[in-house]
Amino acid sequence: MGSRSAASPSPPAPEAALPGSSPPPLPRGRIHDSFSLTLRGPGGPRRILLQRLNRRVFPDLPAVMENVRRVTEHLRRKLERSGVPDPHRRVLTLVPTREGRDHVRDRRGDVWRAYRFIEKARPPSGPVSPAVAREAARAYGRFLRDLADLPPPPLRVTIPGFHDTPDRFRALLRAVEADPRGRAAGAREEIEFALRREALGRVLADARREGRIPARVVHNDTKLDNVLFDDATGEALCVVDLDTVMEGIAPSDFGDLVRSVANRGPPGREVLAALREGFLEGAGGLLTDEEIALLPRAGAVIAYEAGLRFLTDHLLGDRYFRVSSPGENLLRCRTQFRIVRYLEDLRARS
Ligand code: GN1
Ligand code: MG
Repeated sequence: MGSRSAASPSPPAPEAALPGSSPPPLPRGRIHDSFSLTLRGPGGPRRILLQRLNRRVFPDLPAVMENVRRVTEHLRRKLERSGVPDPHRRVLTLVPTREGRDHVRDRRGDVWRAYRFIEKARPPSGPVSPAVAREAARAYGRFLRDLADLPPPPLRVTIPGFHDTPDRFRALLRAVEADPRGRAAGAREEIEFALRREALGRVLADARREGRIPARVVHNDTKLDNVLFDDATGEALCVVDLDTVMEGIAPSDFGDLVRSVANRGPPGREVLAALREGFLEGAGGLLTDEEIALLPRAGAVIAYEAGLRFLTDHLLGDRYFRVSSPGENLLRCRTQFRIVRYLEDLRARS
């Protein structure tokens, strides 16, 4: 969520925004533009997270919103039934427009939505301790368990093939072939790395295709940054960024979390073990033996996939992931491939 660009925002949509407030976008995420605003209402001032959604990444935004609504309602009902305190801090809450809609389209065709701001909570910062790793992983495992009984119909497929690594590999081959920006020569090492690891990209996809692991409702963007921790208790409070929630596979959620932890620095065995334990604990017996058997390789697969995506986007001219300077996506790719190598080496030594 959020923006890395310095583009000036158009005025926020809800008319209820405090007059004169035109806050800069929050500097997080690579896809949407996010703004924090304070609304005046009968119950006093209330902060919301207002977002202008990315139409290029999500061509069918009403489908995204339908998924988000169903998922948040399902999670909220569970929380309320369990009698846990502060359910509205433990699941995202859409703020409806005056007409009761969960999103609006402005004159330019941009789609906006708002969530209640979850106060006194934030993603963990800095290097990741085993305790933080376990908490975050537990939250994502729990997320899978809580959504395992989401009533039909299936969620809408908002980005087809989102974690289809072989498909991402083919997209890279096409980008190398077309090389519209003449950048392939400057990315030779990364391209070669990607080509050498084609088989790694098939590890999870084959398991899914062959029906060895089930399709489930999964989060699909399980970064550490997408878990808010309670400032007061240090507990993982709420999983956010629900735009890619749809059918997928559990190991890719786990792998994306491993990858994002590794983005903060090479995780030691203790942190990796804590991630696995937390995930299994949160999932509470949901996962099959095959799914569990794939967890140790999932981090490398998803780091590889992320690297493929950054590299492809670099070659195509940074059309998907925003950059602050040319070459940033190549650097991001390098980081991901370094993580692949690190995780592979660690496994080879065990
Ligand atoms: C994007 O916007 P953000 O940072 O939450 C991307 C993820 C990538 C991530 C890499 C819809 O997520 O898949 O892992 O960047 N989301 C989408 O930084 O493509
Ligand atoms: Mg995201």
